[in-house]
Amino acid sequence: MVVVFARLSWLVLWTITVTFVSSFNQYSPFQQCPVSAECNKNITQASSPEGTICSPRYSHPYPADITCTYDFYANPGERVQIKFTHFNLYKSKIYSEVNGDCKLEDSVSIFIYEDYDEATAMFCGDTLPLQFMSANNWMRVRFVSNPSPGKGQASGFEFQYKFRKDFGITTGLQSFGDRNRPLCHFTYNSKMQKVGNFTSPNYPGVYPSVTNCQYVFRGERGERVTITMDNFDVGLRSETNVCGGQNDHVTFTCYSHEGPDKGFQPICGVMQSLLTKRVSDGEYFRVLMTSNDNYEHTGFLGRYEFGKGYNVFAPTTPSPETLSGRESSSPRGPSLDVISATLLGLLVCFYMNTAMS
Ligand SMILES: [Ca+2]
Repeated sequence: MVVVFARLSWLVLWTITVTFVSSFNQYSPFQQCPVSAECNKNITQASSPEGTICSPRYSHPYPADITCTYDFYANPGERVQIKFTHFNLYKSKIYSEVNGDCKLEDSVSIFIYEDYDEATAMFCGDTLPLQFMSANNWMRVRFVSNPSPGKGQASGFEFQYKFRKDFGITTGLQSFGDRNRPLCHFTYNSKMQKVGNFTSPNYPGVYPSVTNCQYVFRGERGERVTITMDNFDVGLRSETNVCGGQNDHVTFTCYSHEGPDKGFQPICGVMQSLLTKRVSDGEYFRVLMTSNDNYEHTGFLGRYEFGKGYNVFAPTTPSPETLSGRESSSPRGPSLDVISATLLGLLVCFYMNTAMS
């Protein structure tokens, strides 16, 4: 009996040790990729919720003429996020940093649509790629090393992956849909916090394609919500210069129902923080971000503030003409134009009365 107990104790100790060592290996940098790492892998969320992938023989130079494919399968509604911690691929003599064409180079490609075999992003050379996120619950990363000789010095790559419910948005209260499916819908309550940050999905990396995110702000009675955004970049406007529609864009609304709030024009392109400032009419405000299926950028770092005592006649933006802010003909309150017209009318009446008497 004693012997059995002793053996059990040893087993428990061994299990704890092994668990500790394997989790250490999984998370600490530069330790977690054994030389014998598999080149092709299917990684499911259930079997391995986060981990690290390295090029073959990392951190020694990788072999020539090899292709490795890593497929990631997240639970429905969740996203795959990858973050490179090392990136050093062999550059051929014809490679130019200026045009950066990776097609003839050793490269890492990212595919986000299972039925569409064209890379959404392709990385080569030795610039660390930005953090990346899938557009749905599947993503493929493919490494291709060309057969050309002389690549003895390139140490390859290392990236960490995570399956994410929260779209990489780490503030606010997330909402969930049918079957507990995570939504890109986050609520910020004044009762919880008066001032804080919110970000585009996967910030400061590239925001995912075909993704709509909503940020709902709920103030207390009499409060208004002020929003500003730093590093705002949702890509250049198209030639038609239309902000909204098929372009990536951000909209603002004081309504909780669907449909645009005509009081606020959408913003897009690259903008300075000051030009992104918007103030709600009342205690409710909602920000929506929409991305299309190509050319994604880094999004924004937003800041919200709940407060009372704003001057209702103060313009919400520094210059209505250039800033595409709330239009002066807002139906919700007297505008400066209306007040000016009224004053002018009174002056005319006064002048006419004086002249006639
Ligand atoms: Ca886009």
